[in-house]
Amino acid sequence: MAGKVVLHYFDGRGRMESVRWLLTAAGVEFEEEHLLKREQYLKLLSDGDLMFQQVPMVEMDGMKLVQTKAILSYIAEKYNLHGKDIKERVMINMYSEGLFDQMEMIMYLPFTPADNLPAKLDAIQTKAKERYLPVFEKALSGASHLVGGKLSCADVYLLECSLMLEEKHPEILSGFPNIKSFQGRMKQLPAFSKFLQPGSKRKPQPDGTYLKTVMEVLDFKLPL
Ligand code: GSN
Repeated sequence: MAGKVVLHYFDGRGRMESVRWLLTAAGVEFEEEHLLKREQYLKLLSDGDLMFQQVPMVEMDGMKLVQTKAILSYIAEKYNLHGKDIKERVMINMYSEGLFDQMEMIMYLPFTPADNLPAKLDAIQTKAKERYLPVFEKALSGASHLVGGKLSCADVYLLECSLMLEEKHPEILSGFPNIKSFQGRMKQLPAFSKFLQPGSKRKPQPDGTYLKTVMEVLDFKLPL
């Protein structure tokens, strides 16, 4: 069917989860082809579907899109979630990159040896409280959204990131009332409220099965 959006990735969050959030914000329906076996990945490679031999890959508008940030930019541009001019866009991109840096730290946790885990979790908390969250707390002072008074992709990533942080450190937003209130408002938007219900396409926190599948499909060995 023309116009179908298909996500090719593992049955887990990883680099694809922000794509799921952004498509949800844009009100775009999507399907998923989960990579469960190495043969599926090898077939994508032999069909020439992965420009750099990597996933995420998103089939959209007759293209096979790769590189997470390029995919996200395309969706944000197409659905008017990327600011009204280049000055708004650069602010949105700066906020977004900070949020990706923070989320990447959490994304790598499942690949961390158990004895390093407490130190990594501490580092995530410190970085969040001292580097990232203060920026968003200030940006949301007296403002409904991060940029231009309307929803942008940066708001979507902030919602995603703040929820990920709370999963690891439940009290982390206690010193950041503007972010907490923003998060509460965003969670009530119909698209997100549905996405946050059980049974939606939002993926749970990664578990051992997810880790095992990624390692098998990509033929990776730990430590990476
Ligand atoms: O952001 C991006 O999409 C790329 N710059 C990186 C994508 C990437 O590293 N994909 C991994 C799996 S998802 N986790 O990180 C991948 O496909 N690795 C296979 C390989 O041979 O690099």
